[in-house]
Amino acid sequence: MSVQAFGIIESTLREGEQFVGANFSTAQKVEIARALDAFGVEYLELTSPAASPQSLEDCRTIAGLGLRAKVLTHVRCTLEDARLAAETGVDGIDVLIGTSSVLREFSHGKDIPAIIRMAREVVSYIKDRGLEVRFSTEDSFRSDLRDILTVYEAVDEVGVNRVGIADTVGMATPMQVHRVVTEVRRRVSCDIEFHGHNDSGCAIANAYTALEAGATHVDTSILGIGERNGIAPLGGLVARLYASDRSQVQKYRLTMLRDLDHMIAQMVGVDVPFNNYVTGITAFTHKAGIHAKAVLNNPETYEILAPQDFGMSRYISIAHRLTGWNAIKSRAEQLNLGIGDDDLKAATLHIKKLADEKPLALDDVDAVLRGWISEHIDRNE
Ligand code: HCA
Ligand code: CU
Repeated sequence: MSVQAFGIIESTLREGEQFVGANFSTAQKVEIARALDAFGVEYLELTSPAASPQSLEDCRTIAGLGLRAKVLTHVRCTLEDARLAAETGVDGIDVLIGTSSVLREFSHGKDIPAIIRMAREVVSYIKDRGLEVRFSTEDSFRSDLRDILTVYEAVDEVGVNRVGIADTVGMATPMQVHRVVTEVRRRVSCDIEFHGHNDSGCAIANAYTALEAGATHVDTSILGIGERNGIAPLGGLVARLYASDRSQVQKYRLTMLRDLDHMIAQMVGVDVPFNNYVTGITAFTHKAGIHAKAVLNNPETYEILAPQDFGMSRYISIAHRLTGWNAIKSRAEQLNLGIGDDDLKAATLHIKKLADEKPLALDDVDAVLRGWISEHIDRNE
């Protein structure tokens, strides 16, 4: 199944705040919320107002900004938390409870019938206040599938807007996600959200597969920040969707991704990884001669993402032993040096030999090309 209409639930201000380096001030939260709103995500998810007095204040502040994105907060499955959240002015509330045996035993101690009773009560309470409500089963993939399906059906019956499937420990594979989302899709009429951690490297693939299997919403955070090594990163998910069908992400301001990634990196004290989707410094760098030649002829040969669509630029690295004469020719043209093909081929060989001896910089290549003219070309004239 191909991806249908979907919405991003951007959780930098909830899951992201659970990243060890994150300690956002109110001003930073407002900056993040406004930037994500300008990018165009459909929802912002905020830390529970029950977490701390400042968290409560910040929920109120962000809910009052008048953003285009809907503002949600994320609470435990209790009437007390739901009441507090409903008073902050948010558009909706994301409720969760652990359903795996390990969480039932060691976290809240409730069995499935008790979970269902509480879930229906809390969901109905939120609905009655005219707010959007999502109900999610924490640790869905280590829960008994029959249990979570029963819980989802029970909350669907009382009018929940979305059910959430959470790969809390980052253990699911795309095939498992496909199976579970497909089954949930068969059982409920409400929307379906997927939240996936990245412990074993499948977060983006799982989020994308969830959409293919019929989920309507996926959770992201900027740079993927969250508990442990985080969840599906916003930029990575966007890259994944773009690679399949660019029209799916035209609703977002893609040129903002670089600033979003750098803003969060700076706020939480990390670097943007060199190999980051879209915004890493090597994301659009081509090196080997064969690649460089083809990319110079037509970038689509080795680029599934067009850098200019993301406000990024391509870089062709030529100062190394894997270089090729087509790339060197392009550099000579940039420098306005009229060198014939045979000379360029000879100069390229020379550059390769030099690169075998020591690391080269672009200046070294330029010096060889300029020197070639005076030594081999001018002299022959
Ligand atoms: C958490 C758990 C959570 C919730 C996801 C959800 C997870 O840290 O509170 O509400 O869907 O990964 O299970 O982030
Ligand atoms: Cu999580």
